[in-house]
Amino acid sequence: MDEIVIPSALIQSLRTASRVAVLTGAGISAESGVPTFRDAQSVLWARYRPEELATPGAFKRDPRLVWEWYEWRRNLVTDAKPNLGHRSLVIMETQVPDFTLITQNVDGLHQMAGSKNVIEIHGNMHRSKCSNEGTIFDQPELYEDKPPLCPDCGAYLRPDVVWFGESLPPEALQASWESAQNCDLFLSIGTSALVEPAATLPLLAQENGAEVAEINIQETRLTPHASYFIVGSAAQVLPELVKITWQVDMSAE
Ligand code: BV8
Repeated sequence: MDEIVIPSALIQSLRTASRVAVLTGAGISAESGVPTFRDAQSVLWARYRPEELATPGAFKRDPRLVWEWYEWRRNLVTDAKPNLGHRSLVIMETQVPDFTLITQNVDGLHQMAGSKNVIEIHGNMHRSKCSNEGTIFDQPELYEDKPPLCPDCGAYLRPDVVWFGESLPPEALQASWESAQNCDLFLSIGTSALVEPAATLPLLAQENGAEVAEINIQETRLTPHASYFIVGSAAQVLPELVKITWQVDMSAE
């Protein structure tokens, strides 16, 4: 494992911060065996680009195909466990006075790890909703039909996620904007920083005086703007960050 280098100035900022906001992307779930959004998908799905499936148009054209794609992704997560990256953020939440975790992921692994203040800005694929009335149904796996029909109105159920071209849940968006605008330190972890409006959050934080630290295995569009860029996997960097900052040894957790 390459040695993880964490600037002492970042440790100092994290140790003294009152308000920390974190944005995570698919990269933090990679070490739980969940392929990132842009990873080459399995042979079954390789012929589709995620952006082509995660849209209202795709669902309208072929509801069964889109429903089965999410069923395939839910099954991938069924065996997945939160990794040291997710679990380090649970410790961070206990150490920082005001901590907000904003996730673009729809896999539910942060909540499974024990994070409390989680804003799911792109929804959660373990929930479904009526495509007509928006009624939420919590256990899509219990339904036979693909997609199931709403028991109330007969319209198709769909995953309770935000598709490309759809607006984010207003309350989640507002809460993430507020935490970005008011934080002292913003951490961007495991995201390609391409999808809007999530990608603007770290820039909003910086405009309001926060330092921005990015953790990724490679540079992204955000890297040139970040105060700190730590190259490495979330599951390696975050336990190191927690250990140096608060002397919490994740291997003992
Ligand atoms: C909207 C849920 C208003 C579904 C998702 C402004 C400018 C340009 C475009 C737009 C814009 N405003 C709106 C748009 C259009 C669009 C957009 O941003 N398009 C992009 C492609 C340019 N945005 C929208 O449509 C949004 N809606 O703005 O509403 C509106 C209304 C009507 C018309 C127009 C606008 C809605 C966006 C939400 C889409 N839904 N997910 C589902 O999951 O099925 S987005 C989906 O993709 C994921 O949720 C995630 O957010 C995103 C993937 O990004 P990442 O998480 O970053 O994952 P990725 O694979 O890309 O990268 C992984 C990263 O991890 C990499 O950097 C890699 O290096 C790193 N990594 C890998 N392993 C590790 C690691 N890092 C650390 N450790 C490791 N081990």
